[in-house]
Amino acid sequence: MAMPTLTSRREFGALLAANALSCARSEPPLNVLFIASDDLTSTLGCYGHPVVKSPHIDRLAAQGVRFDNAYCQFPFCGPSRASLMTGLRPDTTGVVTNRNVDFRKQHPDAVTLPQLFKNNGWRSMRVGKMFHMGVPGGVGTMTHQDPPSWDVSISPPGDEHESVGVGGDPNPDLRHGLKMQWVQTADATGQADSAAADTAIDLLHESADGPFFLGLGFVRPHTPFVAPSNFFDMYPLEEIELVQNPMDDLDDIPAPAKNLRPFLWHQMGMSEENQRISLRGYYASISFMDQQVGRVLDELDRLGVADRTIVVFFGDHGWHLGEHTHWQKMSLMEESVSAPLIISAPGMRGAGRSSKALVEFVDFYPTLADLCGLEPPSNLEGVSLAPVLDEPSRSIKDAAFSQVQWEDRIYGRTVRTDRYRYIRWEGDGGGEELYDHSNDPREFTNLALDPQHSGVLASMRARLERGPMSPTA
Ligand SMILES: [Ca+2]
Repeated sequence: MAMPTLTSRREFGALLAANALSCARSEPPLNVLFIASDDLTSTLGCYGHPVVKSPHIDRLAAQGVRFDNAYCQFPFCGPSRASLMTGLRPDTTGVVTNRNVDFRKQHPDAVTLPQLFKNNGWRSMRVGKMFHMGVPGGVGTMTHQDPPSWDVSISPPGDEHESVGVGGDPNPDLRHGLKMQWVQTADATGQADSAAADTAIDLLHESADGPFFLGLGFVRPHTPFVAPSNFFDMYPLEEIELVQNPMDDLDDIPAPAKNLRPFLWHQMGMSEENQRISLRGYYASISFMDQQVGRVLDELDRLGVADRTIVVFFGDHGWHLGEHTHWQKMSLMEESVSAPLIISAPGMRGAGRSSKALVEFVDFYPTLADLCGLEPPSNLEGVSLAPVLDEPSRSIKDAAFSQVQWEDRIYGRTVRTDRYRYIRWEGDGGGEELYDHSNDPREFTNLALDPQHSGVLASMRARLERGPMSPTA
């Protein structure tokens, strides 16, 4: 496919300087396809997963930059999405639970990412879960999807756990959304994600003359694990390997980390067979979602707009699959706060490469504004990743920050640098964690109590205290 003229950030800056802002955009203006997957960790083919098949997301990675160190600001749907959609950190949005997700309570005049595009003449469209949407209970509802952000706003319904098919429930005592119920259906009929792809394809047809911003939010692989049976068949149970953890792994993890959501630890009480069944459901859900991504990417090609459309694909936060005996989200460890991120932009010089740069989800907003020549609000708390898209070996910040809290009882904050992760807990006895990623990428050995690491501990404490707005190294 022929690529348009290269537009580096410097060239773009010159363009900005040479033109009034309103005509500083590339001509024609670039479209944005902004795809969120719910509860997706980096278990994808393009991230080197040995089992999961994700050919369509892999195809996107092959034409974009794959970020290997991308961190959400809060490992929970509502707070993470309120943050990335406003470009503001959870401390600023005030959204730190899934119960109160309306950032406009504190910021009534906030201009969200899609709203910026809408205000500048792009057709701003939402299909599926972009802001917080309870899964499965809120699927198909319009709640929380922030009407000022969109010209078109659609929530495709889905049968979710009531889908007809062969299934099971490894966690019968947990509520929907937490339980890892699974259903193998005959086909995609009644599934929210296939309906979302259908709707997105229709909207792309209507909007091909552009410019458009299409936010497309898939609900899988969030529980319940519902997908057509052919996606389950890709992952024979006997071939699924469980995550291995050292016997004493939990001994050096502070109490608040384990008490945040205690039922998510100790393999959620699941037998090894049920752990394999849950992994199969998660993998099948990913491959089904991946197929929907592929259908929408194909439509960009068919309409002839792929070479002027920026595509962003991300998981809204990470997910444990048995690491540290933990499942799901709401930890501050690597598996929960890191998530897949792929950005493909026309003319980018880093196409097809991967980046180790530390990046944060608050960077999405300034990046897309930068690439499209829009002036973002002055209070955004991230930075543009455009330099990394041109040169993936570049780093743009020295640290990534995430936080979590539970009720008014447990508060955790973490900072990740190239080499270390430091976590500080308050409430429930408090505690600290320090992990050295140069020799402990799985974060098994907490060095916070090791006198030989007191110097590193002091500097990481200081880095957390200085916070994200400190000048980078
Ligand atoms: Ca440990």
